[in-house]
Amino acid sequence: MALLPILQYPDARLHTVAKPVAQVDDRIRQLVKDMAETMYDAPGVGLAATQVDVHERVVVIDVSEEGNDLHVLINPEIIWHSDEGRVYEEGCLSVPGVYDKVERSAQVRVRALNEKGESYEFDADGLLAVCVQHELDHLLGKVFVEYLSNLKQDRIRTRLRKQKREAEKV
Ligand code: GNR
Ligand code: NI
Repeated sequence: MALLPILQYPDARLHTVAKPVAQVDDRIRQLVKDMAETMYDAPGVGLAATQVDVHERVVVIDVSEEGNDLHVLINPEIIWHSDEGRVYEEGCLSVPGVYDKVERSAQVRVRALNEKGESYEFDADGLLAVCVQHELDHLLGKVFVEYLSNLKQDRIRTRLRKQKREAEKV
């Protein structure tokens, strides 16, 4: 088991497009374990491989209160989304301290492979639907702040660069 370092915005590697997983093997299963451990430790409700600098289509999600409902999504696809939208105040482990409203589809149907390489589908609404769409964006190299105005994005980049400089001072 290992905690993986999480890339922090602005970092160009967060904009890498992830490749599909060719084979769900022990390497992928170890990545899933490490990503789940990293997500629970953070703590967060989801984590995309992109955020740990692995550019393959792997996501873990657990929106349960108890942290006992892990979803493993390998090569996930949204196969249906509602026309109805919903605004939710989002945050991201790669953009610490920033929370803002983003509109996404209220409901989605997802198809993915599990850690055994078996295809499965599930319907999501509420926070799970938000999280699925947020994580699939990461796999496409997209961070939620890209939905905000350019002015907000500039301010966030400036603030996080400053925080990083302060943190690097001895
Ligand atoms: O932990 C997280 N919380 C969250 C809250 C609202 C909308 C999306 C999220 S995902 C985030 C973890 C994360 O950054 N996943 O990529
Ligand atoms: Ni995120």
